[in-house]
Parts: sequence; C-alpha cells; structure tokens
Amino acid sequence: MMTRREREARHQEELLKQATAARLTRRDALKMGVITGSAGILKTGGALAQTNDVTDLAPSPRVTRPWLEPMPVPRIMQAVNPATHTHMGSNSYAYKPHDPTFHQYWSRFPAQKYYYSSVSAAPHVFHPDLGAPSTIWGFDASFPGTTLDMRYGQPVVLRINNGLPPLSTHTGFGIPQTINHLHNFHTAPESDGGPWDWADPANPNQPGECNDNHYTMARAGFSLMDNAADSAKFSAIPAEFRTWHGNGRFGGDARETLTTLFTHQHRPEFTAANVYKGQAKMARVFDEKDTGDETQGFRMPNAGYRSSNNYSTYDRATDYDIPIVIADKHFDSTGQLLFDQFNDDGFLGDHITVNGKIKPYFVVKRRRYRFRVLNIGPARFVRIVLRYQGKSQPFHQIGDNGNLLEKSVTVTQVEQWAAERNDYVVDFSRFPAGARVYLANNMAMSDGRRADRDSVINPDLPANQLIEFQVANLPAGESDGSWDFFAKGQQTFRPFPDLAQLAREVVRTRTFKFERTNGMWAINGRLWDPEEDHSPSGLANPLVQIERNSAEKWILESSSGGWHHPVHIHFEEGRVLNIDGKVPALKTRQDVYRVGRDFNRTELLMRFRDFPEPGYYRKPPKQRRPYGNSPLLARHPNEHARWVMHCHNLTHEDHAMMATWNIIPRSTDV
Ligand SMILES: [Cu+2]
Repeated sequence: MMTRREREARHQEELLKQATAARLTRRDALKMGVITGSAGILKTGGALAQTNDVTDLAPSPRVTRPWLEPMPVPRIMQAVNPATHTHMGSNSYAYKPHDPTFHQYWSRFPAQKYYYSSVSAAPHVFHPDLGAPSTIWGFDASFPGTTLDMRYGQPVVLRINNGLPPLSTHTGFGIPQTINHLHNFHTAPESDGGPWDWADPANPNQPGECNDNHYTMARAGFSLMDNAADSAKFSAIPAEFRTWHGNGRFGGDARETLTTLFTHQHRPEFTAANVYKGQAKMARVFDEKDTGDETQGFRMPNAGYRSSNNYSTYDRATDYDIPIVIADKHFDSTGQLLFDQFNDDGFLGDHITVNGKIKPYFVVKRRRYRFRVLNIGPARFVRIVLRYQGKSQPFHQIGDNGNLLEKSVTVTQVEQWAAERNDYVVDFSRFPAGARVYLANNMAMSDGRRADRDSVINPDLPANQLIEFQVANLPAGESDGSWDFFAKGQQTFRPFPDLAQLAREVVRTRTFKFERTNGMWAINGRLWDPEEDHSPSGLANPLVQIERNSAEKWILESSSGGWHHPVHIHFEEGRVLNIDGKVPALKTRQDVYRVGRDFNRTELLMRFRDFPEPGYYRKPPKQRRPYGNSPLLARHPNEHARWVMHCHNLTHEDHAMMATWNIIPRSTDV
C-alpha cells in the first residue's frame, strides 16, 4: 500500500502531466493569475497543483543493473551536396533552396560544406530496465544528435528542419518549435538561433519548416583590416597568429580558436523542456594545430583524421576523441521520460545519463583518449573524478568551455556547471588490462538552486558513478601517437590574447545584476520578454548598445547567496579578471561565467568584433519564408545586430533570466 507521501507524489505527477499538456508557461500562468506567490499554486481546469520550489516527484523506477549497455558514441554528420540533396535545394522539393543573401559576410566566407539535420521524435532506450522506450525529440532522431565536425577555413551551412509533430497533435512536455543555437560560435544573429526566431516569419521554426545557419569558420577579429580605426588592434596580433583564408582574406586571430562546441534548442520558455527532451548535439572544431590527427600539431588523441585514413567514414574519427554528454533525466512509474515544467528552481532528475544511457560501460584500449565532456543540465552541476580501486586518479585537462587552455594541467577533479564543456585526456595505459575505472561525480546537489560545493559524496557508490571504463589491451600493431603527458609533461597550446592589450581597448563598463524577482529570475530588474524585444520600439531602441569592434568591462553581480547561475554570453569569449577580488587559479577564456554563492562579483573583459557586417546592417535584405512564393518581408537592421546573455540553468533562462544586447557599427565602418 502506498504511503500518503507516495500517493501525493503520484498525484503531483499526474497533475504535472495535465498542466504540461495544457502548455502553460509560467509567464502565461502568472499573467492569467493562476499562479499566486512564490509557492506557486497552479490551477488548471479545476485541478489544483501545489508546485513547490522543491520537486516532489515520485522517484524514477529503480534501475538495478549498471554497466549493462555500451556507451554510444554519436556518429559524425556527413556533408551533403546542396545541388542534389532534396532538402537543401533541389527544385523537386517544396523547400526553398538555400539563400546566401540572407547571411552576413557570405561573399567573404562562402560555404564549402553543407549539412542537413532534422529534429524529430524517436523512441529512445535510456536503460532496458525502464521498460518501454521513451519518446525523445532529437537532432537526427537521436540523443545526443550526430556530431558536427568543422574546420577553420571551411565555412559551413547547417540547415535544421523541424520534423516534429504539429502543435495540434502534440501532447506531453516541450513545444514542437525548434531554434538551433551553436553555443558559442562567433555567429551573426540570423544564424545564431536567437530566442526570438520561433515567432519570426522570416526565420521560422514551426513543424515542417527549416532554417539555415551560416558559420564563417573564421576566428574573431577577421574584420580588423577593414577600418583604419582598427589598425592598432590588428597590429597587436602577432604575425604568427594571423590566419588567412584561401582567397587571401584575413581569417582572424588564431588565439581566438574554439574547439568543443555544442548545438542546442533555444525556444524561450520551453528551452529547458526541449533540451531535456533531447535537442542537443556536439560539435568539434579542428584547425591547423588541433588537427584531428594525433601524429600532427598538438597531437591530441584522435586517429580519425590521419591523412592516410578515409575520414569520410563515420567511426574512425571518433575512435579516441569522444564526445560525452552528461544530462539529468527523471522517469515516471511506467518508465517514460518525465519533466516538471513548473519547478522554477531548476529541474534535477534522479538519473545522470551519459550519451543518452544510464550507467553505460565503455571499452577502452590501453592508450590515451580525449573526452569532450558537456554537462547540459538542465540544472545539475557535477564534480568529475576518475576512480580506480577506491582512489582518485590523475588526468589531464586540456580545454575549458570550448577553448584549449594555454597549457594542459594535470587534475584529480574538475567541477562542471550546466552548459560548461571541458576537454580531458585520460591515459588508460596506466591501468592493467581487465581493470575497471570509473568516471564519477563527487558533488551533491539537493535541489536546482545551487550545488553543495562544500560536500564530497562517495564517488565509489554506484549511485554516483557515471561510466565504467573496461580497459583492454592495445592490439598488436596499434600504436598511440598522441602526446604523452606523463612522460613529456604539459602540452603547450596557444597563448590567449594579451590581457593588457584587451584592457587598452575597453571603452566602457557595464554591470549586470542577477536577481530573484517575484518567483522568477531577472537581470537588472527586468524579466526578458521576446515580444517586447521584437516589437517595433524594442527593435528601434535596444537597451544595451555596444560599439562595433570595441571592448568593454562587464561586471556580473548577484546579491543572493542561495543560488548558482551559470551565465552564458553569446557570441564572444571573455576573460575573467577577478571573482570577488581574486584572480582565478586557472587561466581561461570562457563563455559561461559562474554567478551566485561564492561568485558574488565577477569582472570580465569582453570584445565585440566583426558583426554586424556594416553594409548588410545598413540595408538588410528582405526575406521570404522557407516555402516558395510568400511575400518578401522587410527586416529591421537591429534584427541582425543582437545577441543575448542568459542563465544556463535552463529553468532560470526560461523564466526569464536573459538580456538582449546589440552591436552597432560605427559611422566609419565599411
Ligand atoms: Cu540561474
């Protein structure tokens, strides 16, 4: 017999399903007055649900068999030929062909590679013990989606099709509108997957529609030769870090190189639900030094892109360079994926999945592997450890938040907040064949408000273990060509741009305060509103106007000690000067900044370069919807000059801790 508490939890689960099916957002609910006060009393069709700040869902069904299934490694996206691919441009298909006039800097960086991805519903087995498969919404009908590999100097168009069921037939959590954001590439707004796009007729993301994203694959700073006003900034880039594209065009500052990115959903108010439902995929960026060939350049583990291999085949390229996506999930009593749309702390699941599986094993050879670890939350923070025979083992951190570090560091644990990516190298030659080595989490989190950073939970308990590595011998004749950190010491990557030079470019300081407001989340007292932002007056009068190719000092503050906010600033990597007055121990470039308890005040330097393209900004082309003959729509220049910053605890982001900022060209920009 169920206890009263269990019965209430079941009841809560049922009400949440009903409320979610009604597709009420918290903003809608507040407007309609069905939520009152911070305790959140929610009434839906006569039902009354107590949506407390702490999730009170029944526990997921127990999964008793760890290490039952192998950890899947996402396959690699294959480029398509836009002239013949039916979804990219063929006249035989109803979609409009890809339209290059829509993209800023197309003539400078025309695409060399085209990719097509459809977001669609699919059955997914998180663990066989859960029973029937759950329905996910994934890029390429998988979670994680297929990995997008790109290379600096080879511009890309990625077309995303919304293959989800129409809203009229949709039930359950999430909303079938897709917005695709490549976190944190240096991307023009029309390709950045900004949170306005779901309602934008020229850039739609409804079921059956598609959207084209152009990635220049140039480094930040590529426009610094265009205007004499920037000549000192160009001259400050040492010649060895100036990159050149095939047509002799300056391709930016190699010290701005990105390496591990990911693509995720950005539909306002449903980002948490839609990402949770599966819309995330990894992206790897290679370059002249981080080659994808472990015998060349920085020699990071990866035999896939060795010149002697045919790297158009899928699996070679992921032999030793493995994306790992960590994601919380929760399941209902029938084993179906469950999400609480109304938990405004941040939703924690009671299973931490890895590449879409609960407690998978992964067979590794006795050699080095690169793991690109992404934590997509939506609210979970972890502290990663590598355990063998009850002891933490050293491994090497080579990247932080999408960048290679200046030098690798040897570590025994690393904290990763939601949306943070870190690249690690693990040397399995240190363990005997047959060894079992575990990737585990040793940090507690009792709710979605913040991590218990002072806690250390037992990483050797099955509940806290994430992956079992099963070590096997390196087959005879196979060698490990990658950098040997233990024998040779740290690997040196590229230096970061000079901080003193960056400080000289600063033209102003801005402060952003992250606050709790009336049960929701605000920046500088404002709840972000996509409709207000996209209104004629909102477009004409951006709140934050930044001078193109300038630098600014940004201060991120939070007076609340009870919360953690991983704040993501789109478009540009920043450099942290200090956190609460102290210079951080690890020197990084970042796109996610920690704000809240232990991080009350962070000062950082930001540059805002290249976009918008001045000529395009002054006369943006009119646009059509993705199908043939609809009328051309006039565009406001500021639609092509704006980006956002937001909390990446996706629930905080949805309700509505986000702010828009614009870059405005100077009168002399050409
Ligand atoms: Cu937050």
